[in-house]
Amino acid sequence: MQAAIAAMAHVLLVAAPPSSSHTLLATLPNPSSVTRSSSSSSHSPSLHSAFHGVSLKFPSRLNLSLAAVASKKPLTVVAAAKKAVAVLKGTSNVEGVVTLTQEDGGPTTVNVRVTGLTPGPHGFHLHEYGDTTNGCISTGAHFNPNNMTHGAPKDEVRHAGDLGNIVANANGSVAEATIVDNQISLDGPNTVVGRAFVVHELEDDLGKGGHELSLTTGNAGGRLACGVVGLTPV
Ligand SMILES: [Cu+2]
Ligand SMILES: [Zn+2]
Repeated sequence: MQAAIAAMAHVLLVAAPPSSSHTLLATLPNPSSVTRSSSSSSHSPSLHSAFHGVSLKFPSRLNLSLAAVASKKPLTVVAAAKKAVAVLKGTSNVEGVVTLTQEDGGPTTVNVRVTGLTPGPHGFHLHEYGDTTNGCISTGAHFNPNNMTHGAPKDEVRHAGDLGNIVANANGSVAEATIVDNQISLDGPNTVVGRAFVVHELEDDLGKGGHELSLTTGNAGGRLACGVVGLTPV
Protein backbone atom coordinates (compact mmCIF):
# COMPACT_ATOMS: atom_id res chain seq x y z
CA MET A 1 0.00 0.00 0.00
CA GLN A 2 2.81 2.43 0.80
CA ALA A 3 4.36 1.68 -2.53
CA ALA A 4 1.05 2.38 -4.20
CA ILE A 5 0.76 5.77 -2.46
CA ALA A 6 4.29 6.68 -3.43
CA ALA A 7 3.62 5.72 -7.02
CA MET A 8 0.40 7.75 -6.97
CA ALA A 9 2.31 10.78 -5.72
CA HIS A 10 4.63 10.36 -8.65
CA VAL A 11 1.72 10.29 -11.06
CA LEU A 12 0.34 13.46 -9.53
CA LEU A 13 3.67 15.22 -9.83
CA VAL A 14 3.97 14.23 -13.45
CA ALA A 15 0.43 15.30 -14.20
CA ALA A 16 0.65 18.65 -12.46
CA PRO A 17 2.39 20.88 -15.09
CA PRO A 18 0.00 22.04 -17.86
CA SER A 19 2.15 20.58 -20.64
CA SER A 20 2.15 17.15 -19.02
CA SER A 21 -1.61 17.40 -18.52
CA HIS A 22 -2.04 17.96 -22.23
CA THR A 23 0.00 14.92 -23.06
CA LEU A 24 -1.93 12.84 -20.57
CA LEU A 25 -5.30 13.98 -21.86
CA ALA A 26 -4.28 13.43 -25.44
CA THR A 27 -4.07 9.71 -24.79
CA LEU A 28 -7.68 9.60 -23.61
CA PRO A 29 -10.56 8.97 -26.03
CA ASN A 30 -12.55 11.93 -24.74
CA PRO A 31 -11.32 14.45 -22.11
CA SER A 32 -14.82 15.09 -20.81
CA SER A 33 -15.17 11.45 -19.81
CA VAL A 34 -12.48 12.11 -17.19
CA THR A 35 -14.79 14.56 -15.46
CA ARG A 36 -17.76 12.23 -15.63
CA SER A 37 -15.95 9.22 -14.26
CA SER A 38 -14.54 11.27 -11.39
CA SER A 39 -17.79 12.90 -10.33
CA SER A 40 -19.46 9.52 -10.09
CA SER A 41 -16.73 8.16 -7.83
CA SER A 42 -16.27 9.65 -4.39
CA HIS A 43 -14.01 6.94 -2.97
CA SER A 44 -10.22 7.14 -2.75
CA PRO A 45 -8.07 7.24 -5.88
CA SER A 46 -7.12 3.96 -7.48
CA LEU A 47 -3.67 3.74 -8.95
CA HIS A 48 -4.54 0.49 -10.60
CA SER A 49 -6.61 2.13 -13.29
CA ALA A 50 -4.37 5.17 -13.71
CA PHE A 51 -3.33 4.32 -17.27
CA HIS A 52 -6.55 2.76 -18.47
CA GLY A 53 -8.14 5.67 -20.30
CA VAL A 54 -11.65 6.49 -19.17
CA SER A 55 -11.31 4.74 -15.83
CA LEU A 56 -8.51 7.14 -14.87
CA LYS A 57 -9.14 8.34 -11.30
CA PHE A 58 -7.50 11.28 -9.57
CA PRO A 59 -8.54 13.18 -6.45
CA SER A 60 -11.43 15.41 -7.53
CA ARG A 61 -9.45 18.66 -7.10
CA LEU A 62 -6.85 17.62 -9.68
CA ASN A 63 -9.57 16.33 -11.94
CA LEU A 64 -11.20 19.73 -11.93
CA SER A 65 -7.98 21.44 -13.00
CA LEU A 66 -7.44 18.88 -15.73
CA ALA A 67 -11.01 19.41 -16.93
CA ALA A 68 -10.40 23.17 -17.00
CA VAL A 69 -7.36 22.68 -19.20
CA ALA A 70 -9.34 20.37 -21.45
CA SER A 71 -12.18 22.84 -21.89
CA LYS A 72 -9.76 25.57 -23.04
CA LYS A 73 -8.02 23.33 -25.51
CA PRO A 74 -10.36 23.80 -28.50
CA LEU A 75 -9.78 27.60 -28.37
CA THR A 76 -6.04 27.12 -28.76
CA VAL A 77 -6.50 24.77 -31.67
CA VAL A 78 -8.89 27.02 -33.61
CA ALA A 79 -6.85 30.17 -33.00
CA ALA A 80 -5.18 30.42 -36.41
CA ALA A 81 -6.57 33.95 -36.40
CA LYS A 82 -5.87 36.46 -33.67
CA LYS A 83 -7.94 39.44 -32.61
CA ALA A 84 -7.19 42.41 -30.40
CA VAL A 85 -8.94 45.60 -29.35
CA ALA A 86 -8.10 49.02 -27.95
CA VAL A 87 -10.60 51.46 -26.43
CA LEU A 88 -9.45 55.06 -26.96
CA LYS A 89 -10.12 57.65 -24.28
CA GLY A 90 -8.65 61.02 -23.44
CA THR A 91 -9.28 64.18 -21.50
CA SER A 92 -11.60 65.62 -24.17
CA ASN A 93 -14.75 64.05 -25.63
CA VAL A 94 -12.71 62.27 -28.29
CA GLU A 95 -13.13 58.50 -28.00
CA GLY A 96 -13.08 55.42 -30.15
CA VAL A 97 -12.49 51.74 -30.68
CA VAL A 98 -9.73 50.06 -32.67
CA THR A 99 -10.16 46.41 -33.62
CA LEU A 100 -7.30 44.37 -35.05
CA THR A 101 -7.45 40.98 -36.74
CA GLN A 102 -4.69 38.86 -38.22
CA GLU A 103 -4.66 35.46 -39.89
CA ASP A 104 -1.62 33.32 -39.22
CA GLY A 105 1.41 35.16 -40.59
CA GLY A 106 -0.68 37.51 -42.76
CA PRO A 107 -1.13 41.29 -42.66
CA THR A 108 -3.04 42.90 -39.81
CA THR A 109 -6.39 44.56 -40.51
CA VAL A 110 -7.02 47.58 -38.30
CA ASN A 111 -10.58 48.86 -38.04
CA VAL A 112 -10.85 52.31 -36.51
CA ARG A 113 -13.85 54.33 -35.39
CA VAL A 114 -13.24 57.56 -33.51
CA THR A 115 -15.80 60.23 -32.59
CA GLY A 116 -15.57 63.77 -31.24
CA LEU A 117 -12.82 64.94 -33.60
CA THR A 118 -12.73 68.20 -35.49
CA PRO A 119 -13.40 67.61 -39.20
CA GLY A 120 -10.38 66.64 -41.30
CA PRO A 121 -7.26 64.45 -40.95
CA HIS A 122 -5.78 63.41 -37.61
CA GLY A 123 -2.53 61.51 -37.08
CA PHE A 124 -3.08 57.93 -35.98
CA HIS A 125 -0.22 55.82 -34.64
CA LEU A 126 0.74 52.85 -32.56
CA HIS A 127 2.94 54.12 -29.75
CA GLU A 128 5.57 52.07 -27.96
CA TYR A 129 4.12 51.56 -24.50
CA GLY A 130 0.77 50.42 -23.15
CA ASP A 131 1.25 52.80 -20.24
CA THR A 132 -1.37 55.48 -19.59
CA THR A 133 -0.45 56.30 -16.00
CA ASN A 134 0.19 59.91 -17.02
CA GLY A 135 -2.44 59.98 -19.74
CA CYS A 136 -1.54 59.47 -23.39
CA ILE A 137 1.87 61.08 -22.92
CA SER A 138 3.22 58.00 -21.10
CA THR A 139 2.63 55.79 -24.15
CA GLY A 140 6.03 57.06 -25.35
CA ALA A 141 7.11 57.56 -28.96
CA HIS A 142 5.87 55.87 -32.12
CA PHE A 143 6.52 52.12 -32.04
CA ASN A 144 9.83 51.85 -33.88
CA PRO A 145 11.47 48.42 -33.53
CA ASN A 146 13.64 48.91 -36.65
CA ASN A 147 15.05 52.30 -35.67
CA MET A 148 13.67 54.18 -38.68
CA THR A 149 12.53 57.77 -39.17
CA HIS A 150 8.86 58.76 -39.31
CA GLY A 151 7.02 58.17 -42.58
CA ALA A 152 3.82 57.22 -44.34
CA PRO A 153 2.24 53.76 -44.04
CA LYS A 154 3.25 52.99 -47.65
CA ASP A 155 6.87 54.11 -47.19
CA GLU A 156 9.68 51.64 -46.72
CA VAL A 157 11.31 53.97 -44.23
CA ARG A 158 8.76 54.47 -41.49
CA HIS A 159 8.09 53.60 -37.90
CA ALA A 160 6.17 50.33 -37.62
CA GLY A 161 3.60 52.36 -35.69
CA ASP A 162 3.03 54.89 -38.51
CA LEU A 163 -0.53 54.33 -39.67
CA GLY A 164 -0.99 57.75 -41.29
CA ASN A 165 -4.15 59.76 -40.77
CA ILE A 166 -7.76 59.05 -40.07
CA VAL A 167 -10.20 61.60 -41.48
CA ALA A 168 -13.17 62.89 -39.54
CA ASN A 169 -16.21 63.87 -41.59
CA ALA A 170 -17.77 67.32 -41.45
CA ASN A 171 -21.02 66.34 -39.78
CA GLY A 172 -20.69 64.47 -36.50
CA SER A 173 -16.89 64.36 -36.62
CA VAL A 174 -16.77 60.59 -37.01
CA ALA A 175 -13.59 59.11 -38.43
CA GLU A 176 -13.78 55.56 -39.75
CA ALA A 177 -10.98 53.68 -41.46
CA THR A 178 -9.86 50.20 -42.34
CA ILE A 179 -6.09 49.92 -42.57
CA VAL A 180 -4.31 46.78 -43.75
CA ASP A 181 -0.69 46.78 -42.63
CA ASN A 182 2.29 44.45 -42.85
CA GLN A 183 4.50 45.97 -40.17
CA ILE A 184 2.31 45.45 -37.15
CA SER A 185 1.51 42.01 -35.85
CA LEU A 186 -0.59 40.48 -33.09
CA ASP A 187 2.18 38.16 -31.95
CA GLY A 188 5.93 37.70 -32.09
CA PRO A 189 8.66 40.08 -30.98
CA ASN A 190 7.01 43.11 -32.62
CA THR A 191 3.53 42.47 -31.28
CA VAL A 192 1.17 45.41 -30.87
CA VAL A 193 -0.36 43.76 -27.81
CA GLY A 194 0.58 45.75 -24.74
CA ARG A 195 1.25 48.94 -26.72
CA ALA A 196 -1.18 51.78 -27.38
CA PHE A 197 -2.95 53.56 -30.22
CA VAL A 198 -3.01 57.35 -30.18
CA VAL A 199 -5.16 59.75 -32.18
CA HIS A 200 -3.75 63.26 -32.58
CA GLU A 201 -4.96 66.81 -32.68
CA LEU A 202 -3.45 67.60 -36.10
CA GLU A 203 -2.73 66.04 -39.46
CA ASP A 204 0.35 63.79 -39.66
CA ASP A 205 2.56 65.24 -42.41
CA LEU A 206 3.96 61.73 -43.01
CA GLY A 207 7.53 62.94 -42.57
CA LYS A 208 7.35 65.35 -45.50
CA GLY A 209 6.33 68.62 -43.88
CA GLY A 210 9.79 70.07 -43.39
CA HIS A 211 9.03 70.82 -39.73
CA GLU A 212 11.62 69.90 -37.12
CA LEU A 213 9.18 67.28 -35.80
CA SER A 214 8.27 65.85 -39.22
CA LEU A 215 10.76 62.99 -39.04
CA THR A 216 9.85 61.98 -35.48
CA THR A 217 6.10 62.59 -35.03
CA GLY A 218 4.85 63.93 -38.35
CA ASN A 219 4.15 67.12 -36.39
CA ALA A 220 0.72 65.76 -35.52
CA GLY A 221 0.27 67.88 -32.39
CA GLY A 222 -1.26 66.87 -29.08
CA ARG A 223 -2.61 63.47 -28.10
CA LEU A 224 -6.40 63.59 -27.97
CA ALA A 225 -7.14 59.99 -27.02
CA CYS A 226 -5.32 56.70 -26.58
CA GLY A 227 -5.95 53.08 -25.69
CA VAL A 228 -3.91 50.03 -24.77
CA VAL A 229 -4.15 47.02 -27.10
CA GLY A 230 -5.33 43.75 -25.56
CA LEU A 231 -6.30 40.36 -26.94
CA THR A 232 -9.98 39.61 -27.38
CA PRO A 233 -11.83 36.41 -28.41
CA VAL A 234 -11.68 35.68 -32.14
CU1 LIG B 1 1.20 59.39 -32.33
ZN1 LIG C 1 6.15 57.73 -36.60
